[in-house]
Amino acid sequence: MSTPTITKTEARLIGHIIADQEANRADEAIDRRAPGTDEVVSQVLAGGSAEVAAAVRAARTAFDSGAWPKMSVAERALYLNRVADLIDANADQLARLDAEESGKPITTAEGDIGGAAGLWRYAAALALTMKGQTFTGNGPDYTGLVLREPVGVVGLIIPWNFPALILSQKLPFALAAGCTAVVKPSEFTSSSAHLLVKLIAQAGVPAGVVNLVVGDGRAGQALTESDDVDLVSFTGSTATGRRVLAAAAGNMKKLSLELGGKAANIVFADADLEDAAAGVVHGVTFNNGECCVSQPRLLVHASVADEFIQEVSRRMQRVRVGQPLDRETQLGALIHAPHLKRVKSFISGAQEYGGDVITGGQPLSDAALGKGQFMAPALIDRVAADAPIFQEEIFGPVLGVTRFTTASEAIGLANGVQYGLANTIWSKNTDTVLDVAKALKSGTVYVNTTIDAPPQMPFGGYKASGIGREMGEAGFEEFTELKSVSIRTGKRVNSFPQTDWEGVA
Ligand code: TXE
Repeated sequence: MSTPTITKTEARLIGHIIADQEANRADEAIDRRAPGTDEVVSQVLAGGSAEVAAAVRAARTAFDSGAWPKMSVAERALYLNRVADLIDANADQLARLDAEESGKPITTAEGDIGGAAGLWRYAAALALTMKGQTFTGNGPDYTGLVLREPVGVVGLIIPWNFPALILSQKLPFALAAGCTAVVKPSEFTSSSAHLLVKLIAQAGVPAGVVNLVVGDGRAGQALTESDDVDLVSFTGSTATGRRVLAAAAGNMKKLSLELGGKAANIVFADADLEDAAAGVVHGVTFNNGECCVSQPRLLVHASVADEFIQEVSRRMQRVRVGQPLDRETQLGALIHAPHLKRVKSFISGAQEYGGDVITGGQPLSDAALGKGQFMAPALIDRVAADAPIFQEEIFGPVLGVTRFTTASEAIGLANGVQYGLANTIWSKNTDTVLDVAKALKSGTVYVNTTIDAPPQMPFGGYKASGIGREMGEAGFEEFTELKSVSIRTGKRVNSFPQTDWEGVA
């Protein structure tokens, strides 16, 4: 990829796209300021219930009477692969839009876009495998068909931390299954979704199959409440996830919720400590720490704690904080000023609970960082398990350390939070790894690596981290319904088959 230049650009106007028609006028628009420079880079129309209703109507028509759900899976896969090729062809622009609007380092954004194209290709492959089952073991005249069908119109609500990537964790899987969609990106990062929806049209996907409504939570709420939407797939905060859950009750729509996390890195004394230290720093600084599988808790065995913390501190101080569009940057700008303030408040909060700040959190003196939302990554030792820094999702580069002496103590600490999205184990002992992996209450466990899983692995949470799975075969199946068709051949002679169990309620 070529190096994107850091230049001031005119603010982009980002509107809705409904049945391939772009709406670019509205009474209200939301200014998006780049987190790195505080300059307005885009203006996003504030969609509401009228725009959502129009988009849902378009998706409904495309599903009920359009070609998409009836198309052969081979044909759908062809379109999805075309979109992947167009993502590759437009990778520089997509990465730049995401880095500029989210504040993530450009190199991370480039990784996201490569990953996004891979997800479209993987979903295309899954489309080819779409199938149901048959059951013929209920008498010679019985045939049971289990049909797998697309769930219908889906609403996809996307957060700001991985705009193009999380969109691609949902949309191609929904399309592969034959669903039609209304996409609602975050008001902070709508530009890449806008470009992606245009690329989808360019790939030849029929009008109305994918629609875009931009705006804030009001648009998300309207989408969740719509009686014409059959499934909502939401990624965001646990607080908003609870609102989505309540709003979905109206028509009992299916839900997939990917919510917050509070992962722990558990470092045992027999780990490769150098590898683990590098992983721990990556785990809390990757994507500015604004990552649902970010690793803000370090649980370290007391026997190696002092030495290990010193190594982590040394590595954290070397992390290059800089402008998101600078290729040397490892830690960019946080999403917006209130978020930066909240993240920093965890540092002072930890001190009130007896925490000891080892490094970070201080103001940055680099003039190039000017008005942006930057902070040095922070390391805090002696974090108490009841402190907010241990319990709450921080979503920033702040790492709290707690020491343990036994594996069961480490498991108790790791599981002692409301979340259950991911955890990491660092140990070279197979018994330890397997025992701890089985005991952890989280949808993902990384072992001797972190934030590292291919799209074949289902992703989702235990407890307050969510409902359902994304990616993998399970992620594809979320966008389908099963229909059981029971068939008897031959003639019924005044009787119906008697079974010990009747599948009725
Ligand atoms: O999230 P919201 P925010 C966490 C993280 C972060 C915090 C707040 O801790 O600091 O959430 O971020 C749309 N009905 N995560 O406020 O509100 C909204 O417009 C339907 C974790 O940005 O959850 C956006 O498109 N939709 C996370 C999306 O929901 C609504 C990723 C997410 O916004 C809505 C992001 C409503 N009532 C933040 N209100 C992860 N799991 O990775 C807002 N939205």
